[in-house]
Amino acid sequence: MFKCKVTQKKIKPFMSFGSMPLANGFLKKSQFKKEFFYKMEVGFNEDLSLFQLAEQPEAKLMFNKDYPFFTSSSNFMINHFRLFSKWLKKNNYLKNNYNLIEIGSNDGTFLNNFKNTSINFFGIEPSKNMSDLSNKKKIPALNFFFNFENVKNLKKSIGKTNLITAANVICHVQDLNSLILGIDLLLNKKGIFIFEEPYLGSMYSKVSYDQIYDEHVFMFSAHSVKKIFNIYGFDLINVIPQVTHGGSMRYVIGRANEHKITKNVEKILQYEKKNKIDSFEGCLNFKKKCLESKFLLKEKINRMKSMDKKIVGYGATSKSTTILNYCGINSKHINCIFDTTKEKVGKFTPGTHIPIVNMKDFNKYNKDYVYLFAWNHKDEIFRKEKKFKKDGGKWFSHVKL
Ligand code: DWN
Repeated sequence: MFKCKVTQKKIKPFMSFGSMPLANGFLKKSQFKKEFFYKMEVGFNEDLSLFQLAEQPEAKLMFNKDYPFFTSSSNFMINHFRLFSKWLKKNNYLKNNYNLIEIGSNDGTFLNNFKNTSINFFGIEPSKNMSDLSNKKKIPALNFFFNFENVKNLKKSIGKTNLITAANVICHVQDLNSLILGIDLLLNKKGIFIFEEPYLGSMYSKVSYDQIYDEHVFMFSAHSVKKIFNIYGFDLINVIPQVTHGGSMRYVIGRANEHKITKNVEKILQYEKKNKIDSFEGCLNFKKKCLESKFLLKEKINRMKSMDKKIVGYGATSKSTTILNYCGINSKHINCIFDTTKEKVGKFTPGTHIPIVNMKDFNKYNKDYVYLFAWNHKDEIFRKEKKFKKDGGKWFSHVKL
């Protein structure tokens, strides 16, 4: 287990989710006996207003040559990153010939938008299968973890990078100290760092506690981001809410006193104070709601089973690992989970061992209820799966659909 010197100080633990496997540790039957588990506990660092895991498994256990999540598995996300690239140009964060680096570039979905432009770009991606795939698509990606030690070798980029981006990545990085020192080293004087992540405020309001799993070591808010970056001489200069991944926030960071701070920042800070997103009290309210949500979900599923209803899942998400293990839901309750990812199909869910099956068989499978684990993609999925509802099938989830 890793501990970061900046964020690990004075964490007040407040809730345990019990024994948890790796969220993306989809496995074969032959691997059941050797499965890795850790104790998943969350806490709050009051100095930084930071919601985080108390401890996280080693990064290389999670991000390696078998990483099974592909950004391009959602058309909505492909479009989101296309719009993001346009937004960057419109807001002058990217101009002709600028140097751009993406941290955690996955399969290259975002950087693909800069092919055949004057932007000099590359990604840094620790999962080998992803960086290989990206390079195969002629989207350059270096295969290592973004940290100070590793980026010291990027001589051509030091002090010359105009923009660094990351999406759904920074909340996965254990050592924020090393990450931010790396960003500081690469950016030029006016350089900007933009990242978007699932937002703590959205997780609180939706009680989407499935955002908490091994990979998500932090659940950020504007308060925590501002406090962390201020330590390193950076300002939080803008925040823009996003609908992606069940409610995210885009944070814009620049060197202190080099940029105008937008009114959005003060607005969101006030909103967070009012809704106790910046304090320990918010954690305790959230814990109560998680316990209620677990109780109601188990009651609902037990009721369905007592009526002999057939339940299947939709989307073998990382998030579903938290729900299934925390609520004790397994293959006695859910027959199988449908997914489009070929790296997941034929395997079983971590810890609870529910079979993952090919999405192409979804329509022909006999079922009464579908648990939408990929609830964050519901608009895209409901558009695709109109037939199921039309035939009398019912969707459900632990969050409001
Ligand atoms: O932060 C992270 C986010 C961005 O992605 C990572 N830690 C890992 C991953 O989390 P996730 O697995 O919870 O993400 P998604 O995007 O909710 O996963 C969707 C799953 O559902 C994928 O396995 C693909 C699948 N899917 C599908 O089968 N049919 C998705 C869509 C949209 C579909 O139509």
